Amino acid sequence: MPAKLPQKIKSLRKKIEKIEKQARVDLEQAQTQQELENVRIKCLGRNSELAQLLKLIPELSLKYKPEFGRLVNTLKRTLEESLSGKNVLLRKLKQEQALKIDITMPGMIQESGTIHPLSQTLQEIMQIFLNLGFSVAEGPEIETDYYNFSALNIPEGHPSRETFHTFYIDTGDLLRSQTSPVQVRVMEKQKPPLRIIAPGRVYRPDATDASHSFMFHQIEGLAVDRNISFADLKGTLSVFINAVFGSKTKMRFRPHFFPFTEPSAEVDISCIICGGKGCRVCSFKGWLEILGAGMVDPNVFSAVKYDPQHWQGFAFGMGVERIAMLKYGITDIRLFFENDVRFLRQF
Ligand code: 2U9
Repeated sequence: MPAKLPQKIKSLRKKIEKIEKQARVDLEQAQTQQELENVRIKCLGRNSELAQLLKLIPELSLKYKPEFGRLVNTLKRTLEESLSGKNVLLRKLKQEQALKIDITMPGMIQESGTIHPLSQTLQEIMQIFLNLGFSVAEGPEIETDYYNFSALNIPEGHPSRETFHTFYIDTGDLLRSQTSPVQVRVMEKQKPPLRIIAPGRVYRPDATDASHSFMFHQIEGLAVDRNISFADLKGTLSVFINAVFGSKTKMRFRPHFFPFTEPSAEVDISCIICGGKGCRVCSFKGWLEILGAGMVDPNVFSAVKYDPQHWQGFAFGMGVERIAMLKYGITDIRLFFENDVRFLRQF
């Protein structure tokens, strides 16, 4: 072997050139990581031509060993660098492909949501009372017997305390059946005068139908001051009714009874469909009942340690669903809670 070496060095250079050329062709053709791996095995693997050349090195004499070794190791490095370069390129291409946007594809429609009709109604009502100087108060939906009933002058044995009308839970507490406990809690903490509205969910075990839901929303109002009269209540409600239903809408008070107000009234508005002439919506009465109201019962003031000799107040309460149904002509309360976008999109 040593005798042939000068010749071998010459043909080695040729062989290296050939290996490099073939490697360039193979690398050019490799389009995937798997194909690149096959090229790596072919160029650098145990059975590669390079491996054969490397095996020869230990057998060479000192005279040729350095040059031979240098040439073969340079080839090895060149192949390794080319492979790694192609590897980087393929990775980059794959990433670009993944990010590639086809601008001829039809666009994806980003549907924007709408504010729920109950939220819209609630916001509108709240804004009217905020403009009149009321503040918004909130409280828990799980209440005690005391805040939901006793403090509101609803005595033991009153029908609204029956399980038929109120959801009780294991602890003996209950799901509030009105938002009035919120006002009681505010009065316990705050000295009069005050003007607050209490919006929120309330719960009653009613069988569900087009006009009943076991959960609905109320907004209640309370104003406490010296010398507050029924006239203040009427003036406040008339501003509210004209703002929501239009300046031509009339209102009327019918005497009623609530334990927490005395005197009390139910309030009707002239039918917003027929203007009072009588139609199917108002059952040919010309009037629609929309809320209840009255002067705060002195017993309620005593419960929160406000002196009823010094303080008077009016209170009112309404169902937000009822107002929204009248306003938008919705005939089934269940539509509010079904999350059907065909309904919700209309508002
Ligand atoms: C306090 C004192 C009095 C709130 C009032 C009504 C009349 C009323 C109903 C309307 C329809 C409930 O949603 S509904 O079923 N509400 O008729 N609510 S007076 O009176 C209060 C509240 C808090 C401390």
